[in-house]
Amino acid sequence: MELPSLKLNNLTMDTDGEIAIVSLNRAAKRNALNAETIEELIDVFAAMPRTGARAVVLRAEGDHFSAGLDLVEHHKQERSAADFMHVCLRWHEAFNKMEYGGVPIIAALKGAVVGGGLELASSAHIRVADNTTYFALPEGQRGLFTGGGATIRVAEMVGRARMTDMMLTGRIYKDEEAVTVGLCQYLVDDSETKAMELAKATAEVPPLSNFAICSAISHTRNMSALDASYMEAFVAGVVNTQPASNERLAAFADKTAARVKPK
Ligand code: 1HE
Repeated sequence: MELPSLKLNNLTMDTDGEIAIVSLNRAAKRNALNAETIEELIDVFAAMPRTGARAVVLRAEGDHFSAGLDLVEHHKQERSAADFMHVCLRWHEAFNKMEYGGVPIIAALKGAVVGGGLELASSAHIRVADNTTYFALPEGQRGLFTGGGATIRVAEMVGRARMTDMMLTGRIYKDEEAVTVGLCQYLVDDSETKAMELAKATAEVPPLSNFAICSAISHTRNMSALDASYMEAFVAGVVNTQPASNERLAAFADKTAARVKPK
């Protein structure tokens, strides 16, 4: 299936073979997330599982991945509490589509990954940082609170105590420390090249396995351990008997498959 290319107002989607490259395209505003960008993310990621994309690289134009909530739009619109609750529900719609969609998303990070920008990055399955990348939750300093899932995803990545410190004090994490605390899994010179390399590696995994990895692990969060183990057995029943796994097991048995050893 040919992957579609798209040019929306704030996002573009290009393709490299079976990899979709989704770019935040609002560099003049440091890729701040206005309401329209969130609607575009919903459209793109709702459709993604049916495009045939084997993996996604999520990247940004300009020097910064994303400066988070569009503070100017928020200020100008004088939203009511109910208005902003609905804004947040749209953010959740977008980010849940990404996290639970079953297609691996690799985020190529740089510059500011702050506030809602970190919430967006935390909805990807793998985060790759470069040496310009920094992470923060400046909501406290702005007199705000997170509304795009940070209390769930960022707290899970770094732990509640660290997230609370980030929000209370504006603490910024970067470099090796960001890897150590769990904000990203890779720190490299060129995050886009590395993200593409990882996307190509994940695209070699059978789509049904990718679907399970990029949805079932997240779904366990919402279940008791007993239900999660039942679901895991059920998913494994389907995935581990797929034709693609039979071929790979046959290759292992006849010693033509690669062994799992460090290089
Ligand atoms: C913006 C935004 C934005 C830039 N909303 N317009 N997020 C923050 O608190 C981060 C706010 N942004 C910054 O701290 C800085 O802009 C950066 C460190 C990211 C970049 O600095 P710099 O010097 O390169 O750019 P700048 O001069 O600050 O901004 C350039 C333009 O981008 C300028 O617009 P212009 O029309 O005057 O040129 C800025 O107004 C615009 N811009 N960031 C709107 N965030 C669901 S709840 C989530 C809650 C949050 O995300 S709180 C965190 C908000």
